[in-house]
Amino acid sequence: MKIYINGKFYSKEKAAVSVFDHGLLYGDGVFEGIRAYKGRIFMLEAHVDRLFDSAKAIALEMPMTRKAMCEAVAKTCQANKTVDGYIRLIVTRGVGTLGLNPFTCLKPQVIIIVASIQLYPEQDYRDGLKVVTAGTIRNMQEAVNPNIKSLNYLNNILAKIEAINAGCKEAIMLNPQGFVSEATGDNIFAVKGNVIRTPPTSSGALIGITRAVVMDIATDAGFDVREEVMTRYDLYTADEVFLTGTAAEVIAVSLLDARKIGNGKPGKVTRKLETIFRRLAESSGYPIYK
Ligand code: PXG
Repeated sequence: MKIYINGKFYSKEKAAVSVFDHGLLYGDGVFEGIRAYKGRIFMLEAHVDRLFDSAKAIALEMPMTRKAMCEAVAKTCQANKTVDGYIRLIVTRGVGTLGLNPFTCLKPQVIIIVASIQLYPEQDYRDGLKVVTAGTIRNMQEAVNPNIKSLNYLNNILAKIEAINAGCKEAIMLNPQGFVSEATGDNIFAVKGNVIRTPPTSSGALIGITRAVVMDIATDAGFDVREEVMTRYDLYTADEVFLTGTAAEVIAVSLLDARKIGNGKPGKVTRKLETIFRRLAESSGYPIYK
């Protein structure tokens, strides 16, 4: 495995950051999780745009252009002979002093790791996921805005711990107003008849790239796709509920807070969108090998 750090490649054993990096000391940094399918990086430019937006929001000045960032990701895939893979792109604030002041950090660190990921086994795609609502609410937007994909994921991790303790793999998170926001690492959708709803990103969800792709696919497939404020009632009474994310792709929720969703099995709309999504993911993207 070859890991990119600031323009150079290191083996897995040698790839390391300083204990004075504010990414470690304070979770001060931003990241992206990206997938490569069949030699192409899916939605790379959109991920890089979101990374730059996250960086902007935390006043982190990127050390390279968007184009150079895309090329660095592709180069790292080339170095690893990647055809299918999972890419973790990280920008930390960099090495500084032990104080909070981010401006003591002179140079952000750009790290690119290419590995593989299987979030859920195939069985979960066939049967659907069991999910609970977490007691931990999503961060307030005027605290750490959940639209920022920062290195501080404790809000999501606390909810994930609740899910696992409840025997589930995912948790639904509500925002401070009690409306549905998203899952810990995925966006959420509910299907009712021909209408497909997802909470607006102002409900405290990440501006998911898979979410946007699925909204387009569903619109093209003739569904009435809406961003609407949602409550758990809307999820419990939906025909189908599914999650979307780079790692999970499109996956059905079969049980939520001990309520069966629909008949408790992945529904046909979810399956249809899952199929169209995979087909698109496997036939588009930024070429690794030119
Ligand atoms: N919400 C949150 C909080 C996320 O972290 C998504 C939604 C889905 O967004 P995209 O753009 O990927 O459709 C994410 C992304 C993991 C893992 O290991 C999670 C994500 C990405 C990669 C890996 O669970 N989450």
